[in-house]
Amino acid sequence: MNQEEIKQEIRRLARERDALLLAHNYQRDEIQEVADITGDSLGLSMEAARTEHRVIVFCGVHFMAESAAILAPDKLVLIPRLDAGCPMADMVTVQGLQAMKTRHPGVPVVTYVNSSAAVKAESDICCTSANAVKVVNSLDAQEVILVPDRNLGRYIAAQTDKICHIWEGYCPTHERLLVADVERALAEHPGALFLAHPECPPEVLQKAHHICSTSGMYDYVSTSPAQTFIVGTEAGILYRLRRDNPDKEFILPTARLICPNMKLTSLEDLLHCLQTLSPEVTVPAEVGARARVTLERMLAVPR
Ligand code: CIZ
Ligand code: SF4
Repeated sequence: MNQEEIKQEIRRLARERDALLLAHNYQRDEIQEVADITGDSLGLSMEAARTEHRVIVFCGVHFMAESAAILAPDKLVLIPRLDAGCPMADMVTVQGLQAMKTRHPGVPVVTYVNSSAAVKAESDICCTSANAVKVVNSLDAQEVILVPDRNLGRYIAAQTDKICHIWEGYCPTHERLLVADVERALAEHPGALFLAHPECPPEVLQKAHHICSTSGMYDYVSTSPAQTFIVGTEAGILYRLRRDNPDKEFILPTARLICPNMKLTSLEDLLHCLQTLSPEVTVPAEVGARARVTLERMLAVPR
């Protein structure tokens, strides 16, 4: 089968299996193209909870499919590549977090959605890169523990009066973006705006005209009068930015902004997943119930 035939077969099987195909904003172009919905991890997990479809195929990394399983516990949640993990999420373990909580008794734990279900279950509230500052400021506490991303942690700390205890995790992909890459791109494209994801290192964020999540970037670009944008996040975001804004130019400041885990899922993997209805992602009921509370607390924070 060629690519087009595989895509057609994926669409046919999705109907036959009553499956909803979700693709994260960092997935390969052809996966985003064939999916029903593209979005960020929380948005997609909420779609999973809302849909009438019986089967959810989550093209993304493991913690994202877990979030879908937490919010949609009655559905069959599949991930085409079980080996697609997130190194940042893996940088914090339940044991490690428990030790940090012991060092800071009674201090609430704010956990970025890029984390395992087990770590979420051990936390007080979740946040995304879009709502992190609001979530932290909503808490009735003078101190907070921020897990697992140190870059998002420092970004939050600079915008709140609270004392922040920050876990030393990071995204290896965003960490590869250097100030020199941004300076070169800006010099080559005078008048361009630099948009940065808060997972970028602090010295890179200092260069940004606007700091936002992936969904924030789509919104910002669609209303900005600027013509050219230097994009400081994973390359997969370019697909929809370019498709939806054909008159604007988008520059990736370095080819190193590629997450190997996000790029694992191929059309063949997706097809195989629909044919076999596997691999499934499950979260133990007790862990899922506690993790769900932390997500729901976040959703209750006014935007
Ligand atoms: O939460 C997500 O989906 C990620 C990894 C990025 C973002 O900013 O949307
Ligand atoms: Fe994890 Fe970074 Fe890849 Fe996102 S881009 S899945 S945070 S390693």
